[in-house]
Amino acid sequence: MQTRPEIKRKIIHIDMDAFYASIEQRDNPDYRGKPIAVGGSPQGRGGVVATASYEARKFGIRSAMPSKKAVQLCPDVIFVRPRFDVYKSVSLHIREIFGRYTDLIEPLSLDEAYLDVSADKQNIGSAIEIARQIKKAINDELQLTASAGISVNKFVAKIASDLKKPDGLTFIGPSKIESFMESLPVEKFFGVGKVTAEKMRRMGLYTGADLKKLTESELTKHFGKAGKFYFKIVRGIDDREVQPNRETKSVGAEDTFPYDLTEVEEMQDALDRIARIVYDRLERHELSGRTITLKIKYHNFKIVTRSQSFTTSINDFDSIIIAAKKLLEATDLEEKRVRLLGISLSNFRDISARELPDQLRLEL
Ligand code: DCP
Ligand code: MG
Repeated sequence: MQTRPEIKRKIIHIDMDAFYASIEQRDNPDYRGKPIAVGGSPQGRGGVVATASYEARKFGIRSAMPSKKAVQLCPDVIFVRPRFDVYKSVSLHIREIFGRYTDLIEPLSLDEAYLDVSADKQNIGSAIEIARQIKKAINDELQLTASAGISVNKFVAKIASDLKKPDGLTFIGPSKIESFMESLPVEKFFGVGKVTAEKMRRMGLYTGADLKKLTESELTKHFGKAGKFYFKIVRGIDDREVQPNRETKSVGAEDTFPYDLTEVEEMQDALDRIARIVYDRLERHELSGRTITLKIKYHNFKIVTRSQSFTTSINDFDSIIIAAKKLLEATDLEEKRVRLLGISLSNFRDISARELPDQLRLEL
C-alpha cells in the first residue's frame, strides 16, 4: 500500500559505506586497514577510481579520480580489480533484508535504496528501530556497514544518511527539518551540479536560507523547472513517493538536424551540444553510467548504434564527449549523410557484471 503524501511518512535511506572497497577488504585480509582503490590501474593508463577505502580517503583519494592522481596522493595505494558479480550478490542480499520490513523499496544503485516504512510488515512502528535492525542484519550477515538516514521525506533522509558516515544513523524529525534545510549549502540540493552551484554563488546564494528568500517565480525564472522544486524543498516539502521497481535504465539526448550533416566537424559540434544536455541530465538525476551509446540515423533512416563500456561509471562532461567522438570516428563516415545523432548513458552503477570493459559493439 502506497501512503498518501499528506500523511506523515517514515522514510529510511540506506547507503553502504565505501561499498566496493569494504567488500574487497572483507574478502581479502591483506587489504584490511590499508589504502585501497577499486578500479583504475597503477600505471594510470586513463583509468579512474570507482571507490576508495576510508584509509585511502585520508589521502584525498575519491571516486572518479584518475588513477594517476591517486598514486600521486598516496604512492602506497593498492589497486584492486572490481568484482561486479560479488557486488551484485551483496546488493541482492541487502534488498532481501529490506524486504523483511517493507515492500516499498526503491533502489537507487547497488548500494543505496529508499524504504517507506510507514506501515512496516512487522508492526515495529519506529523507523529508527527498523534502521537499527537493518544495520545490524547487514553487519551480522554480510560483515559490512551501512549508514542510515531517517526522516519524513526522501530528500531529507538521503542527506541524513550521509551526515555520520561510516556506520551512521541520523534521524531528522519534522520539527528540525526547516532549520536543517536553511543551514544546508546549496551544493547539497538535489539537482544542483557544479554549474548551477556556481551560478547560485554568483547570485549570492550559498545556503538554503538564501534560497528561501526568493519567491517561487524568481526561482523558476533563474533555474527553470528545478526552481519549483527548490522552492518546496527548502521548506522541507518533498512529496515524491518511494517507487518500488523504478529503475532508470538510461539517460540520453538526441537531435534531428534541419538538414543532413556531411562534415565531421559539424557532427562533432552537434555531439558537443548533445553531450552537454546528457551531462546536465545525469547531474540532475545524480547518475553515472558505465556504458555510453552513440546513435546515428542516416539520410535513408538506417540507424546504427555503437557502445563502449568502462570498468567504472562516468558522469563528467569530458569523459562523455571524448567517448562519443571516439565512437563517431570508429564509424564509416565516408559519403554518409547524418540526420540524427544521439548519446545515452546506461548501465548505472547498479547493473550488469557481464559487460566486458572497453568492449566495442556494433549493432545494425
Ligand atoms: N561508484 C562508481 N563510480 C563513481 C562513484 C561510485 O563506480 N563515480 C561505485 C563504487 C562505490 C559504489 O558505486 O563503492 C557506491 O557509491 P557511493 O557513492 O555510495 O560510494 P561508496 O559506497 O564507495 O562510499 P560512501 O561510504 O561515501 O557511500
Ligand atoms: Mg555508499
